[in-house]
Amino acid sequence: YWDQWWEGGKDKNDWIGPPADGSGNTMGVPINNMGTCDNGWVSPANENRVITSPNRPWWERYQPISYHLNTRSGSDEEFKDMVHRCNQQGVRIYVDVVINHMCGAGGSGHGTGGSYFNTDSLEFSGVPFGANDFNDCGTCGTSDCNIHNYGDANQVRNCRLVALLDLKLSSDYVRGKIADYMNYLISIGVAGFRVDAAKHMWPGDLAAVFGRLSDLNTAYFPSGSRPFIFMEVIDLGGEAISSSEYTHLGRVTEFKYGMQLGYVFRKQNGQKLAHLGNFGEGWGMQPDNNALVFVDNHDNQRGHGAGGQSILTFRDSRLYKMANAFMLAFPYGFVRMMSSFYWDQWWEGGKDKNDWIGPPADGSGNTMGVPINNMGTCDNGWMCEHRWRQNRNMVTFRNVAAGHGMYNWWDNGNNQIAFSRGDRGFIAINNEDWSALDATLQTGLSAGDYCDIISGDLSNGGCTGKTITVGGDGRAHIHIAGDDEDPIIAIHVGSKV
Ligand code: AAO
Repeated sequence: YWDQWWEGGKDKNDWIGPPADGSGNTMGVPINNMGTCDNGWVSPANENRVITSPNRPWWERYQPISYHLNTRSGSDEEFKDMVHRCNQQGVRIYVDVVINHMCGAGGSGHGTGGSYFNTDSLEFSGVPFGANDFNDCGTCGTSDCNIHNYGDANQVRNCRLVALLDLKLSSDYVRGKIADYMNYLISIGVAGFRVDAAKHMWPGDLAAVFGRLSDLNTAYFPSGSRPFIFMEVIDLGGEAISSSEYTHLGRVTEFKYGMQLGYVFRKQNGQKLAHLGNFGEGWGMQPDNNALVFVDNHDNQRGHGAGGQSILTFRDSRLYKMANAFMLAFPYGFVRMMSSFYWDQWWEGGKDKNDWIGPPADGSGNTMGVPINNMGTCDNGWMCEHRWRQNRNMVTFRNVAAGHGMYNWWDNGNNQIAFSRGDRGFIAINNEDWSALDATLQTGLSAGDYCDIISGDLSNGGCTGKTITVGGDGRAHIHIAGDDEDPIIAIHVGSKV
């Protein structure tokens, strides 16, 4: 922002540079309480198959029909407009690219954008792709062309994942079509990609596609900026393919993270918070600089993908906020937070029979808008976990603490922990069922009164929640009751009252 100064039809302030410190260096971008400067991972943006049985499931978005931007979320024009408006607010968009396959085998028809396809002749006229552009059963080696054995890397990469028609990424033509699609997204201003089912593609093929990608759009990014890429590779160990085969290409999802954090906060498998001091690499996960970490994702919050029953979601809201707070406070990995819609579960035989239900939609199956209420959270079935005060304030904490290590670890040997991030922030979590956390702890912070960003917000210089007083020696008295609604206290240099 800059103040305009109009004289004679001209803004005499048109030269003003970005926010800078006294030495003229550009200042960082602080995230405010409304969470307005943030980034978002969006659903697959390209045309997909219209699935009517079950009726318009969320997962139809993972069955590409063409690379036209035309889905039940909107048209090409609407997508471009969203990316532009988000970029203007400093919100970066990362698109989920489904490039391992097209739709599932069986049938023919028209996609959400009207493009014709036929899964028997392997014709996808909107690209176009034809029979030569798919891996055949010979290359795959199983009788029905589907993946049956995750212990066989060739099967995982050359056969069909749940019967989805497997693209031949060794082909120059196929690579070109995919790169064109991704470059189109780059040209309209997206900042990067989540690469779906990366485990099902050969790292060499992905390297060839990524090597063709353009630099980001200079209307929004400094010249020479490269797309940020994170790949979905499920590696819980014990299979033929490991995440380390992909780390030279970008960030890789770390599925052990959410599964283990679920065990810790649920106190299963003999786990407790006191064990978290070396969470991450110390637990057999990827190196800090390679890992993309998350508590849950769109698959495992509903029993798809990997992680199983331990995964915490918005349905376990108290534990979920605790796990997110830990993730955002703890210096490991590149973090991602889930943002969901609600659906009614229907449990039968240990499975949710409603796990397919799609987002809030109108009568024609088009996804409805997300209304924001006066609490700053969402209505009409959108959960918007990223807007919950506890979660969004912890995003600020993470940004404020970036680049500072973990210090002053404290635990009670069981389910109470605390630590600081250098002299930038301090967090304490009490996951005991009944006993209070009541201790005087080293916060690493300078003396003063700080607003606890879990129980409230810093607003007009005052705190709407608990105030924590740090003494001249950096210590503060911390009290968190066992039955506190959110048994967490978090303060940072930006929350000083
Ligand atoms: C739908 C129907 C299918 C139908 C298909 C085609 O449900 O019945 O055959 O259409 O007509 C999503 C949905 C699918 C849906 C698909 C297309 O989840 O149900 O199929 O859209 O509409 C594997 C992949 C991983 C994938 C995950 C779901 O490796 O890439 O399955 N995730 C992505 C997306 C996801 C999407 C797709 C890919 C497809 O995030 O939303 O599918 O574009 C093991 C393997 C994992 C494997 C899982 C599940 O995991 O390691 O690689 O994930 O199995 O098959 C323990 C183990 C762990 C194991 C896990 C689950 O935790 O330790 O290793 O159990 O068994």
